[in-house]
Amino acid sequence: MYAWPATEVPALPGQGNPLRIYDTATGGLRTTAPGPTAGLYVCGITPYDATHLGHAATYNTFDLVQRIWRDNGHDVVYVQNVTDVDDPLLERAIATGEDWTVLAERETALFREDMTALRMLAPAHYIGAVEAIPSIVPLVKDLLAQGAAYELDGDIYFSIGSDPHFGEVSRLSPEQMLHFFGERGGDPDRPGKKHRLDPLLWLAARPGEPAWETELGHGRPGWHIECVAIALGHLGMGFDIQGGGSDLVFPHHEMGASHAQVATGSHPFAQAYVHAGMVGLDGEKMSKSRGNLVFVSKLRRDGVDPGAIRLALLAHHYRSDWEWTGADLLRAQDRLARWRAAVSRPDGPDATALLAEVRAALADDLDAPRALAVIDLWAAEQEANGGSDTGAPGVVSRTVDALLGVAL
Ligand code: 5CA
Ligand code: ZN
Repeated sequence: MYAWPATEVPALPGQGNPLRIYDTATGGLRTTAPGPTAGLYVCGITPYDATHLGHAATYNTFDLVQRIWRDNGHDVVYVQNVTDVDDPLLERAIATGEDWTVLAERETALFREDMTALRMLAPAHYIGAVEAIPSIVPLVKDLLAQGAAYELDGDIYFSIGSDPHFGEVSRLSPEQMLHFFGERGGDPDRPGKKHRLDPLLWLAARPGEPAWETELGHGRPGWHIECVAIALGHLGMGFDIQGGGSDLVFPHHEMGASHAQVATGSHPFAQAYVHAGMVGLDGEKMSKSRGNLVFVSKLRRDGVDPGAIRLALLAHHYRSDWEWTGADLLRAQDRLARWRAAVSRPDGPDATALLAEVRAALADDLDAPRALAVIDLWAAEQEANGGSDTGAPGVVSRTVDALLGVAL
């Protein structure tokens, strides 16, 4: 699939710092991307509704990761999927009487527009689940051949017992795993499974649902194996970061790591598992199924500057769960206006320390709120006393653009 247009990233003087980031699997900070090329896989949307601010916050998180890596001198291979065939999409299509492919294509197109407007760096490989079927089938066959997968009434399950590392990504108790598995697309109570947590790798065709004729029979892929096939195909084992929102820690990222580790006989799937907090509204996680959504496209239609949307996201640390309120946007709009006024002057206070401080804040587990505070201070000094450095407004503007993705 095509992604969206590339966003220009201005060059900054000197070089940024290596990124240290919180890894869910080890429960601590780790320094990422030791090699010259950094690999990033981020779980993409299930395109049955428009991009909400929760999605935008998650993609903003991994956009920062790439900007810091690039500033630190790395090439980045960024891979993202589109879950363009799965239960929630098919359920929505049935409920509204729409063709599922039309729904998926429309919402994916809107997502591309939102990502472009928000100046998110485009993935090098943007791959749909349907497109990935030819690479999913051999993986499932391999798991079957190894005895790590089994058939149940035509469906194929992964046996979690086949992975000695199972549980190392989420480090949850069996009770917690069961709870999340049932809540997030799993089927713990289906009779005949070897283990209640075993996830589907392949679903035999169901009446009225799309299905593909493959060596696994007539059917469609399960959810986790989709991301594994795409990540292995474009990054291979041991890539730097597997990312997504914290709702994907279990089962999605745990199962994905397991599938890959058993299929390849190597470990780990990713060096670090990074998760963005959940954005809520009215005390509930913002989700398509709950319907409590604030859409990026709606805000854009209302004339909100995408830069202000991004500043509203950046004002929260990526790991915290937070609630969207109208006040977030007002504060961000005010900040954007102050910053724009400050960089529009021909000179200003010295900005050499500012660049180093923004770099240090972001490299320290993506501390975007601290980075914003650094720019706020410079803008306040500019407003109060001005300055005589003619290069400073340009440096600030390029720093904000290159490292935070906001055009001033
Ligand atoms: N297609 C799968 C991943 S393979 C999926 O989870 N799709 S999604 O459309 O539900 O979510 C897309 C991305 O946004 C995922 O990384 C998910 O973790 C993240 N996300 C979903 N809801 C929120 C939220 N309320 N706050 C923050 N991130 C969220
Ligand atoms: Zn995924």
